[in-house]
Amino acid sequence: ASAHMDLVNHPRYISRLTRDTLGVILAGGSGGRLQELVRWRAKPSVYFGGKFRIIDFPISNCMNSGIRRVCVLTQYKSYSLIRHLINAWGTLRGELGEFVEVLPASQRYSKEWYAGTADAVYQNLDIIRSHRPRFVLVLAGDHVYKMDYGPMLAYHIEKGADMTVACIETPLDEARAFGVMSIDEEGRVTRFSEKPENPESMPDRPGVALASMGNYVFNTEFLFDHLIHDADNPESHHDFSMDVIPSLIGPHRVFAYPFRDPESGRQPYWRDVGTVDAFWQANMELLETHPELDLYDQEWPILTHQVQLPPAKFLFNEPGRTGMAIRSMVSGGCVISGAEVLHSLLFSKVTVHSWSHVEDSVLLPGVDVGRHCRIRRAVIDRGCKVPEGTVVGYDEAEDRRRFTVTPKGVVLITPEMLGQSIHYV
Ligand code: ADQ
Ligand code: ADP
Repeated sequence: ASAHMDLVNHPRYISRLTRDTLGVILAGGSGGRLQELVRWRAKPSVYFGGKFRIIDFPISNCMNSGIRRVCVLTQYKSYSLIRHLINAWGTLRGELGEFVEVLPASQRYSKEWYAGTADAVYQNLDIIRSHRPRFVLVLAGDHVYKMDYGPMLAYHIEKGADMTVACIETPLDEARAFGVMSIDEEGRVTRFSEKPENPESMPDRPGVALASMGNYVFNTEFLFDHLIHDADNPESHHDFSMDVIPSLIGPHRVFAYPFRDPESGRQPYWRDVGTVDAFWQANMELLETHPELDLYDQEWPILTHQVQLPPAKFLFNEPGRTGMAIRSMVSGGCVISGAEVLHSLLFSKVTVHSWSHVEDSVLLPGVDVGRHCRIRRAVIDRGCKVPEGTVVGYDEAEDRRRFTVTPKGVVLITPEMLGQSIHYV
């Protein structure tokens, strides 16, 4: 206990905790509800916000929190993810103790791939051990949010916890998608059920459940002991939330860390862009004057890999029609030539040709919209060449025939649907 108090009273308390932490990001899930957007890429590799991929959010959070040693566990369709990680994060300074390391499922312990999230970490136990962290911060790789992990580590220490789970409050009717927990007055977890049929309200908050964000702090040795124990259990799915966490409740000190803005006390932005509708919606929200997720905040920059590109360019065409974009975000390398772009988000190297009209849409890198197109409420995947005169979003039956239409009426278009070759990344 006195060693613990020395740590708490140290002037560099939080930076000592973050420096002693290894970030381990789970990035192997398939994210199947994103439909064709994850046909060729893992969910953490899905594009977001004009320049980023989802994985950039947890990695940037680690860097900004002072956790500069990060391992990313990959499995499902990892080509574009690994390529992005190398491009974006492969240049950290190893000699300064900084790295982002990619740990793909590689059958190191057995003939099996990663069976579940706990097994993914277990199969890399020796590598994690070799980095000698005092704490392991396990993070989900597929959420969009800005979070300082330092205060969560401090909470973990101050509670004398073996493990700490980050949590948010969620409406009861949405809680079935999460791990849901009950806590006592101290914040200690008394019950944890993964995706319960009938989630329970918090005692003082009817209609609201306490949900896991899928982010966990572990004392390293404690994690290792329990992963080895779980690996030996033939009944286990080898998953943190289905097996490991429930087995710890009771005998061990598991605490819930509430994810809250320290100033306002409010719950910050946190989004699972798990479906095409949620993906479209979250990207559209960024076009608001003051979106909840501020990507222009220099105090907590979201970093990524970007190709060197010239500025976005807006051109008149021959008869003098103006190329313009209104209430939109337009990335580098885009050319809007004699076309109107309204309330849309354009990733890098998008071209929109003359007499075309694009509205309420998300265009991924390298999309080319031919002349005389009318496009509304669409998500257009990387590298699509939309042929001249294409009309999308005005005739639902016609859209359904050629493309995928979501429950909210967003039209998803991929190169394959246009009969074009696949753009892998
Ligand atoms: P889910 O997201 O449904 O719920 P899961 O599919 O296990 O759980 O994914 C968790 C993370 O692990 C994701 O980042 C995913 O990419 C990754 N992952 C999945 N399988 C993997 C594997 N075999 N190898 C490597 N990585 C893998 C989880 C928790 C809930 C919690 C929600 C919060 O289980 O308790 O409430 O996250 O969204
Ligand atoms: P449109 O079909 O709208 O007429 P074009 O492809 O013919 O569009 O190009 C229109 C204008 O945009 C031309 O003046 C062309 O030089 C310019 N342009 C095309 N591509 C680029 C680019 N990559 N960078 C800068 N200008 C470009």
